[in-house]
Amino acid sequence: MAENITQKILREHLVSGEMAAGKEIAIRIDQTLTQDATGTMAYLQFEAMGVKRVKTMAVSYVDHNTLQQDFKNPDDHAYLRSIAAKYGIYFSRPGNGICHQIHLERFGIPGQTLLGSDSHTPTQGGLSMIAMGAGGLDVAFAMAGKPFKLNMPKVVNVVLTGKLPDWVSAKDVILELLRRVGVKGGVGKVFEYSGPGIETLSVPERAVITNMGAETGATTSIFPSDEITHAFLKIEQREDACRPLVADPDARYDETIEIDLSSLVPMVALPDSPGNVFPVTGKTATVTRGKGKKSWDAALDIYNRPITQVNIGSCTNSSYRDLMIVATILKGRTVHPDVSLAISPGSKQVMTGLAKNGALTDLIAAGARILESACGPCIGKGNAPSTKGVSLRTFNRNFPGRSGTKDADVYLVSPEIAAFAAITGKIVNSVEAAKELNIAYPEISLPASLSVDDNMIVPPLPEAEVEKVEIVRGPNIAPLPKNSQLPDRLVGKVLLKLGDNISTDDIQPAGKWLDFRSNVPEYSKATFSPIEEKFHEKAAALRDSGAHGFIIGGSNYGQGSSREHAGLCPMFLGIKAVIVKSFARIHLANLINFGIVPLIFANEEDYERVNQDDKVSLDISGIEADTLTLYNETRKLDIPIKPAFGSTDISTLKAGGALNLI
Ligand code: MIC
Ligand code: SF4
Repeated sequence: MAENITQKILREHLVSGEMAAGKEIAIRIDQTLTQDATGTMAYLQFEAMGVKRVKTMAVSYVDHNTLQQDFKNPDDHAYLRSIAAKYGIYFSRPGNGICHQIHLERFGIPGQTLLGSDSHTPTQGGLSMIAMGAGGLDVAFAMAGKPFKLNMPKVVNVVLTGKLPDWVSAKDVILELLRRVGVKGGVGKVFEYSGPGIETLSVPERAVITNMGAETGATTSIFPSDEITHAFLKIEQREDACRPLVADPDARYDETIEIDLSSLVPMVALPDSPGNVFPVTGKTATVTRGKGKKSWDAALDIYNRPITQVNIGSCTNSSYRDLMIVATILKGRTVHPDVSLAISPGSKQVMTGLAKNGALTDLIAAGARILESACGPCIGKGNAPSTKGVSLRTFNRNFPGRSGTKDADVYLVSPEIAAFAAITGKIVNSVEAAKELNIAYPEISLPASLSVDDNMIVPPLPEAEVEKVEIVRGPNIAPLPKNSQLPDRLVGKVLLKLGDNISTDDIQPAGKWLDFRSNVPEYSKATFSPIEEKFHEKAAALRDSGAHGFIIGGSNYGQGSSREHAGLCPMFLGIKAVIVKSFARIHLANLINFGIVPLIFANEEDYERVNQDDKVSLDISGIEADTLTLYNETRKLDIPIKPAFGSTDISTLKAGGALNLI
């Protein structure tokens, strides 16, 4: 039978299940990746599994929290390094760069599967992998050799035609897709790219598109493996990893989307969502802001606002190609006096490439503040905007507060717009700005003499030598919290009632709290703090009184990051059930992993029939049933709800989570 690329890779890795959209399948995982902020917890869980050595090609990156302001964060790094040595894992040292960029350069293999404890793991779809984000526990299970369970996604054929105009780039392609489908338009789907337009995009450009596909809620995104993939792997001196992989000519898809690259214009995602996309050439737009929808004259807003900050980098836009464009624009010019421009190159390889050809000198000379190759400002670690500041970022998320400044306005743009904005102090149309400044469009390709040097990657220790490795545990590495078994009846109250598109940054913020990723009791003091600062106190009080906490939410609950702490910390605070209109994929799996019962309203209107502080109860003894009943004691109402979990998750929930189960 003719197959698309997604079906081919999934079939090759299928362990069980039927590959029909929506049905549960389990697949074999070839590669895993972790980063420091999710890695410590993933490895604490891996240790608890009692497995001697990882069963996947595994890489542990240190890229999120690298500032080392006190002992906590270097202690995490020391723990991760010792774990890597003990269990046969590659260790990418801090300074080597952002996990997704390095993985593309040094580890990704077309046709293989990758599971990463980071939601932007789909970046490797640019190298034709089925690469998915997951919670740390699921990644730990994969490292232990267990298959990964997912619902067979629908496959959407995204047909690219034409060629991008000068000064319009891959970021504008994915922003255009986001404009069309929104932040939940990809849920349950894989975006598979095809058409003549793909031949005009290099692997790092494809990776921009697959990276930010995560913002649609998609399971993943993927490009074929072709001559362009081959050329990239050749430059990386990894030609032997190359394998051609294209869809069969009569392959079938569940949906088709066409994008004519030649017709695209520069785009911007307005505050506070990557789905608020608007062409910078436009006049008006209706966009969602904060909790409600409002019609907003976006054109006026973007052209009239002086900007205070430009940050270039992140796993979306920090490749050699992207920073060369930036250097071309900045060369011989000066950053606007009112703007702070910071640039974080994606990897040591990118940084050395720029240093070798002089582009780094151009950036420094123009006044750019060069940061280390790491996530940095993208995860709210440094370079926060000023109060009510206007920040332009080449990143992938602009959720409220993520930048570190609650009332800042964050716009997401291409490296082209970011660079022009840095010198003009305004949000500009990159095509027009290039004309005005008379800058010729450069031809950029990865230099054949790229410095390929893995000296910052510590290879796994041979098995015979691991005995002597001692795991290093600093005082901030707290033991894993335990959950009790699920009782037959949940009785308590609604601690919070939330709206649509609640992100894991709302549930469990990062930024300054990142230091506590391996210390759940401390980190849970941040739970829901962007919404209600002292949430943790009221939740803990309810828990300690012996009652159970409930959360009510709208649709796409838990979008964004893969951080399992958004399940783990609420569990620690006694949350037993989350009832919403719909869930984002990774967060749903994380709730189940930590024994929090995920439920959806049988009728969406019933969302109105339960309020914050209502006393509620739920008989969960018949958890296998299709419909359960939430009793709202305050309003004396029965509300029908449905399980958001599958039948195979019931034993996990009953046990109080996946770790308890094993
Ligand atoms: C993010 O971009 O939100 C992060 C930080 O990379 C997260 C992972 C984390 O919270 O550590 C992600 O995308 O999964
Ligand atoms: Fe790091 Fe930002 Fe990418 Fe997350 S989105 S992996 S924080 S660069």
